[in-house]
Amino acid sequence: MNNQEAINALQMVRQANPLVHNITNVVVTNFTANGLLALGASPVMAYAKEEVADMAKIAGALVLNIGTLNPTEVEAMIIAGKAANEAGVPVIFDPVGAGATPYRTETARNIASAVQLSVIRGNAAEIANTIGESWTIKGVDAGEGSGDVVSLAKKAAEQLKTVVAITGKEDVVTDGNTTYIIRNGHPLLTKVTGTGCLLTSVIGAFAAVERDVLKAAAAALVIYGVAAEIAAKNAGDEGPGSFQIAFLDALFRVGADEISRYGRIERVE
Ligand code: ATP
Ligand code: TZP
Ligand code: MG
Ligand code: MG
Repeated sequence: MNNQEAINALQMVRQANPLVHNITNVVVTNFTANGLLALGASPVMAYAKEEVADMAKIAGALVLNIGTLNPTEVEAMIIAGKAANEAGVPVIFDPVGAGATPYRTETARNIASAVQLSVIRGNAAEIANTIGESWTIKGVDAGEGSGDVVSLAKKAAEQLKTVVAITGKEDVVTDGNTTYIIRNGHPLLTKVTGTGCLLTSVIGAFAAVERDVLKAAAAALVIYGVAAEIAAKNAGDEGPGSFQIAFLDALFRVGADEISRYGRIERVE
């Protein structure tokens, strides 16, 4: 995986305009839809258990996000996930806040065992708690826990048989055998709610067009991080509000030049 392959994947997203079915949280719905549109994908949010299987089957990817979970929605997520599995549609999971409450932790584990995931994306605490490791977490933000994030990601990949992306200041992505660290992004991403959730949906857009799921996830991470760097430059010192708008613009505009110049992806053992 390198910058050129990320550029190729981005071109595929923009050409194919893949339908990404999101069952996500009430905080980030609008931002997620606008972020996917800016990137070049086609978002749809559909939640009713009566229709989620039909929508998931015709989508390029299904994104499940438990940010504001409730039993009705979780039931719909599992129905959608199973339908996507049957139809060969990749399922991307964001276990928002796993570890914060027993219900969230249990639900994250239930979804990960009921549905074959293509990618799980979260902060270190969320991924750790989803696989039964202890790691402290405060609400939906990463806790202080310490540990080897690369080992954690590999362990989760083996346990869940999926690609794992753990994000933070640096991002780690692995399928258990091949591992990349991506050193892009900007601290202002942590001051806008939903930037993690949108990233999970952006991984969905890439997984819809690139069947090598590890490559798809790595491409999404590097492009997202570069877009954030461009946005921070364009928004200057204004703060999170201007950055949020500049970031949507950067997802729309980011291209080969910036990705080849600023992309920082490294393979590690
Ligand atoms: P959390 O709730 O822990 O913030 P999240 O679900 O919001 O998790 P993040 O880990 O914040 O997700 O990742 C979202 C994006 O922000 C990723 O592209 C990541 O690389 C980037 N990011 C997070 N923290 C930093 C940082 N300190 N510097 C640069 N980029 C960051
Ligand atoms: N509360 C429940 S979901 C949510 C909040 C604040 C959004 C979390 O978004 P992200 O992308 O994990 O920062
Ligand atoms: Mg964040
Ligand atoms: Mg999150």
